[in-house]
Amino acid sequence: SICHDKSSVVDKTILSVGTRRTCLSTQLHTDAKKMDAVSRVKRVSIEGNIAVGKSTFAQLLQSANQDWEIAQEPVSKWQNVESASSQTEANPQQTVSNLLQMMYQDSHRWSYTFQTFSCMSRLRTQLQPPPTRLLSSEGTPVQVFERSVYSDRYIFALNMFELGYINSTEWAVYQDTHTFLLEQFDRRIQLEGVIYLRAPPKTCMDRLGKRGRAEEQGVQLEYLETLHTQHENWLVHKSTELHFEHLKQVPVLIVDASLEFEGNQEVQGRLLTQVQTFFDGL
Ligand code: UDP
Ligand code: D5M
Ligand code: MG
Repeated sequence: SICHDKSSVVDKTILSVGTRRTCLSTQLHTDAKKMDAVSRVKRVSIEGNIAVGKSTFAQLLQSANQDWEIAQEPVSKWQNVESASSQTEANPQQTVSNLLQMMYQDSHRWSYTFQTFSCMSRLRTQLQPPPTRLLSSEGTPVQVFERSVYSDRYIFALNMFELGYINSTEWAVYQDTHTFLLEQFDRRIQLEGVIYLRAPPKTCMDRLGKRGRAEEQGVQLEYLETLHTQHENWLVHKSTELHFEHLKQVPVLIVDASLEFEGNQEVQGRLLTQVQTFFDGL
């Protein structure tokens, strides 16, 4: 009977292999379509000095267009560093420290730690997949990040090294790690564009005072001036030495953020048109 049944077993096997092939090819087709949809999503960062208005501008973009998804900078994570011990109901996640405050209060001691932590949080943010809403968009879907792994290195870490808050050993270790991680993630981390919100350091100083974030109350105008120079060198003069080929070619939209745009619909309308045109050209 074993011999007798053999052909039907073979038939069934062929049938099931055939069905599996069909399933596999349907799956591959679906995956390819999804990858296509994901690769249509553009990735852009908003760069600019402290308190220039990035978060305010990001909120404006978020409410202006369904095709745009904004990821804000995780400042609260830096203000509330959580303990690594596992979270239970009896033992909720414990905040161990405010690293943002420590970095401003004792810059020599804490700048390097801050840079590694901020860089990791930016990596996590930039690796987030786009929301499904963007995959079905018929316009130009864009993921917008408030700052990036690039400003982490080419604005802040570089500035802290030049100011002597990070020593040459820490700078070498930071750069080695940064290059390695970005090379590993390669295209998953790359950007297609940068929006540079540009304003005089004095304007940023006024806005910083107006915002009143406690940790920043000791920030001096001179510090904002050094950060302004780093932005100009990277995004305007293009004189910063970059270590990623694609980054040298990334288009930069310079937005005049010295104009009061908060609460001014006319200025907002103009800025939004500029942004839409920039995104459409990426
Ligand atoms: N702000 C302002 N005018 C503007 C844009 C922003 O007065 O045209 C204010 C905003 O209300 C906030 C401060 O500037 O109090 C800093 O803005 P934001 O937090 O957006 O700056 P970021 O640090 O994210 O660049
Ligand atoms: O930036 C949030 C705050 O965090 C502001 O005080 C600057 C600081 N910041 C952000 N990134 C870094 C890095 N990489 N190093 C040092 N300090 C940093 P805001 O501009 O207010 O959105
Ligand atoms: Mg902000």
